[in-house]
Amino acid sequence: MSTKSPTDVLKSKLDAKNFANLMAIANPKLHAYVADAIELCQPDSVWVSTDSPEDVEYTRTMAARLGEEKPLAMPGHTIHFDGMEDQGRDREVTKYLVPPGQTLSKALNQMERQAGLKEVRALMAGSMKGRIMVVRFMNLGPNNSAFSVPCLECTDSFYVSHSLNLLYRLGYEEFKRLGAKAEFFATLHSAGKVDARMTSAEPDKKRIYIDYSNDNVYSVNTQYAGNTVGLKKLALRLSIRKADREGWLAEHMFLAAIKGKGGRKTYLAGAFPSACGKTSTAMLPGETILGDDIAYFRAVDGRCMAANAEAGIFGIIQNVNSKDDPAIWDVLNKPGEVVFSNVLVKDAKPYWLGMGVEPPADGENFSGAWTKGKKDAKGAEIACAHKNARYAVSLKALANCDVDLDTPAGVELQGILYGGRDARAYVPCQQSFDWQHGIAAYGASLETETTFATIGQEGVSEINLMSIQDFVAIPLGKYVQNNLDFAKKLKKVPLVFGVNYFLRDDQGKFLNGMRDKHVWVKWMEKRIHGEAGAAVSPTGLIPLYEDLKPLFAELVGKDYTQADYVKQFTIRVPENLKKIDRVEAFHKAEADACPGVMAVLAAQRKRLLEAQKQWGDYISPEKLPRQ
Ligand code: SPV
Ligand code: MN
Repeated sequence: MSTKSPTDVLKSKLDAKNFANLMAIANPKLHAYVADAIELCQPDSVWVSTDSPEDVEYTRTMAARLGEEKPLAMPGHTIHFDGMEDQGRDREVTKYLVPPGQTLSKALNQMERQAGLKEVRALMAGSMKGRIMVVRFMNLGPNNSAFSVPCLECTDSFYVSHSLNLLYRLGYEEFKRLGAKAEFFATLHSAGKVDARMTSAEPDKKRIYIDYSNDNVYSVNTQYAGNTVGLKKLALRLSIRKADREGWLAEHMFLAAIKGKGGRKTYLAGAFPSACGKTSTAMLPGETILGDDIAYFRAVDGRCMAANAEAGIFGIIQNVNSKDDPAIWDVLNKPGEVVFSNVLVKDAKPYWLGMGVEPPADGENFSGAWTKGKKDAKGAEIACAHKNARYAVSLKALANCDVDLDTPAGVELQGILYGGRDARAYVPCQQSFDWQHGIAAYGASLETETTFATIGQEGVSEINLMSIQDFVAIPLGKYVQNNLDFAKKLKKVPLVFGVNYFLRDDQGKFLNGMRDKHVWVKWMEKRIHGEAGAAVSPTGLIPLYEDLKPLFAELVGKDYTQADYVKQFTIRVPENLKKIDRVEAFHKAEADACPGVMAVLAAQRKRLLEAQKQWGDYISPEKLPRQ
C-alpha cells in the first residue's frame, strides 16, 4: 500500500491539464481508483479524455500512431488485429472473484476473491511502463436517464478507447454532473506485453477477473474487445447484480422496432447466444434497430420500458453480404467510422468469410502475413479471416437506426423472444401460454451449441439459459426467479416467444430459410395486436398456415406450401420429452433448480404425454385445436 495520498499520486503522474480534467469530477472514490491504477500499472503518463471533439479525434489518431489500428482505403475505416489466441471471449480465464461466505452456481467460473486479486494484480504490476494510461468516462444506457449506469475505464489501449467511442455514450459530462453521487463500474485493462504487431504477446497470462463486490473488473494480456471493453460483457455481469439489487432486468438481448398496420411500431427484444442470428433478427430490412446486444428493462407505471445499454454494434462479420444483410453491408462499404478486426486485408481493403466475393490468396490477417494454405502451430490451415472477425460501428451510422435510441424514458416493450440452436425439438416459432411459461420453457430451456464466439471446441451441445449464462454474476436460480417475478410489476405484460432457426429434418437439412425469421417476427407483431390466430400445441401456441402463407409471399417472395408448414411445425414428442430431461437435469445439477422452472417443465411434460396418447409421437399442426 502506498503512503502517498491519491491526490499526490495523481499530481505526480498527470500534467496540469489532465489533473484539472480529472479533478473537475468531484468524486474522491474515483480519484482513489485512478491513483491505485497508476500505482499498480505504472504508466509513463496519464491522459484523461473529456469527450471534446479534439479528444475524440486524439483517440483515433493515437490508435493509428501506435499501430493498434491501420487505416484502410475507405475514409474512416481502420483495421485492428488481435493475437492468434485472442480471437474471442475466453471463458476459461474469465472468473468471478467470490468473497468468503458467498457462493455462486456451479456453472459459473469462479475463484476465491483474495487469491484472484493477488494473482491478477501481480500480472498487472508495471504493465503500463513506457505507455500512456487512458482514462475514459462513459455511460451505459441513455444519458440522464433512470437507465444510466456511469462507467470508468482505465486502459493502455487506444483501440479500446476508440471502441468505447463507437459503442457507448460518452459520459464525462455525466460524471461531472453526478460528482460523488456516481456509483460507477470500473474496468482496469492492460494489453500487457505486446509484439511488433501490437497484439498481446503473453496469452498464457491472460486473465479477466470480475471483482463484483466492488463493481471492478481487471483485464490483462488481451486485446479482443469482448475481453477488454469493460462496458460490454464485463459490465453486463455487474449490471445483472445491480439490477438484482434494484429490481430491474439486464438482459443479453437485441432491441428492435417492427412495423405493422398503419405504420405502428412494436418494440421487441430478443435473446440469442452468440452467432445464432441475433444481429440479423435485429436488422431485418424495413424495420428499425435500437440495439443488438444488451438491453435493460424497467417497470415504469406498470409498463415494461426498455433501453439499449450500448450505442453501437460490435458485430460478427462472417456471412455478411449485400443480399442477407443489406443495412450492415451498406455501412461497411461507404465512408464513415468503422473499426474492422481480424478480417483479411489486401491493398487496404477488408475481406471476410461469406462475403460473397472471392478473397485474395494473400494479405495480412490475424496471423500476420498470410498466404492461402498457411498453417497454425498445430498444423491446421488458417482461414483468410477469422470466423469471429468483427466490425465496430456506431448505431447512428446505420440508415435503419431507430429514432428512440437515446430517449431517456426508453421504449415500451411488447414482446420478447428467445432463440437457441436446437436441431431436434422446438418448432421454428411459437408463443408461450403466459410469461412464466415463456421464461421457463423458452428462456431457461435455451439449448445451443458452442460457436466460434468463445475460445474452445465448436459444436458442443449445451444449455445457455436466456443466452446470458456466461454473464450471470448471481446464483442462476435467483436470476431466473427475478425474470419470473418481473411480470408482477407490470400491468401490461409483454408476450413471450420462442424461435429456433436451426431445426433440422431427419436428413440433417435445415428446415428454416435464412429469411424466414422476418415472417416469424411479423407474426409476433400480429399476435401482439390480436391480428393472427394460433393452434394450441403442448409446447406453445403455434402459427396457423393461413396467417403464414401471405407473410411468406410478402416478405420472402416464397410460395409457402402446406407441406412446408407441416414439416416446420410438426410437434416431435420424443425429442421434446428428451429436451425436458436435459433441461431438468441441468437445472438440478447446475442452476439451483428454480421451483418455478421445474413446475413449468413438469406441466409441459404432462401435456406432451397426453398429446402423445391422443395423436402419437409426431403430431401434425393441422390436428391441433385452435385457440
Ligand atoms: C457475443 O459474443 O455475445 C458478443 C460479442 O456480443 S462479445 O463482445 O465478445 O461478447
Ligand atoms: Mn453478445
